[in-house]
Amino acid sequence: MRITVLAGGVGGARFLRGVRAAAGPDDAITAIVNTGDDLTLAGLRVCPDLDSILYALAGVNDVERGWGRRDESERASEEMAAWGVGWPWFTLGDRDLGTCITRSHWLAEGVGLAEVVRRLASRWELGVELLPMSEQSVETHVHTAEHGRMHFQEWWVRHRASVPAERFELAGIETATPAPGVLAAIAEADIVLLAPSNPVVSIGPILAVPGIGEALRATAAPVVGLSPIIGGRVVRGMADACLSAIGVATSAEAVARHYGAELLDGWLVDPADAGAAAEGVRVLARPLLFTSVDETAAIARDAIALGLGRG
Ligand code: FO1
Repeated sequence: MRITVLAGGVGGARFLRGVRAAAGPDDAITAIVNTGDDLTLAGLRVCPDLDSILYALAGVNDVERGWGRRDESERASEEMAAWGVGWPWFTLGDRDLGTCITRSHWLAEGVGLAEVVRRLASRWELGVELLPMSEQSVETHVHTAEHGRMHFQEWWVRHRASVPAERFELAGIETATPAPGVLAAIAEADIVLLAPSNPVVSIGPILAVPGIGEALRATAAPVVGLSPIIGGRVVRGMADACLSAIGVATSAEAVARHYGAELLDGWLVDPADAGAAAEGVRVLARPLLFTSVDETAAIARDAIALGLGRG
């Protein structure tokens, strides 16, 4: 079975570890990953969501933070800070810098981001094919009344999403195209899963790449999403700040309606939200907290079963 997963960073990485655990030897998993968080810092291309997923599937991630590498040090960042280069509030560890330097080197040689990701991933047996949503730069910028326009990472990390966002802008989305392999991964999928990533700044940019939304609506594969909201609260991260900025309530039901029945065939909600309903979407209530890899695998199996009509 070909399983295609749309994913952001931290939540996406944890979900993918479960999907991998649920998959059998005859299953293939492809992750289409958000690149709207990406930025160029001190001349280096930083791809937070791709790196969170890469490090988590490789087992070398900082589990507590959900991003960056374990066994990390920050000597290079100390030197950069001494000269005021980079962002003092955006921590790039030495091992993480190694990834960014390597990626930037290959990109400067003219290697496309999809091939760069394939090369970076080839160092480990991930068990999941990673694809960027696009090889063109699409950067989420946040418009705020107090501080004007800023890169998503400044809003997310420096301000902790505490400055009200008036709107999100996907700079470059108009001319972006799906990365090589993305449309095939959707068209040839037996099932497409939406990870419980941030619907606005993680799943949203993927759906916004010209061609991807259409491909998801056209594919024969059922599309099943997992609610990132449990009991009216965000599990992790600050999706509520993002949802309110686009006028969507922080609820499992509101997110399902936001995605819409055009896209979704199925929607998993936690029992706390068992009443959630969305016209034309099959809803399944089951515990959604990723308490362990095995539990996440069970959730993934239920999502697949719901999509294939066995749920
Ligand atoms: N998140 C933070 O909260 N603080 C940081 O200093 C930080 C640095 C950082 C460096 C590289 C990287 O790939 C990710 C980093 N993140 C940091 C996480 C990042 O903001 C989020 O993982 C995603 O962009 C949101 O999904």
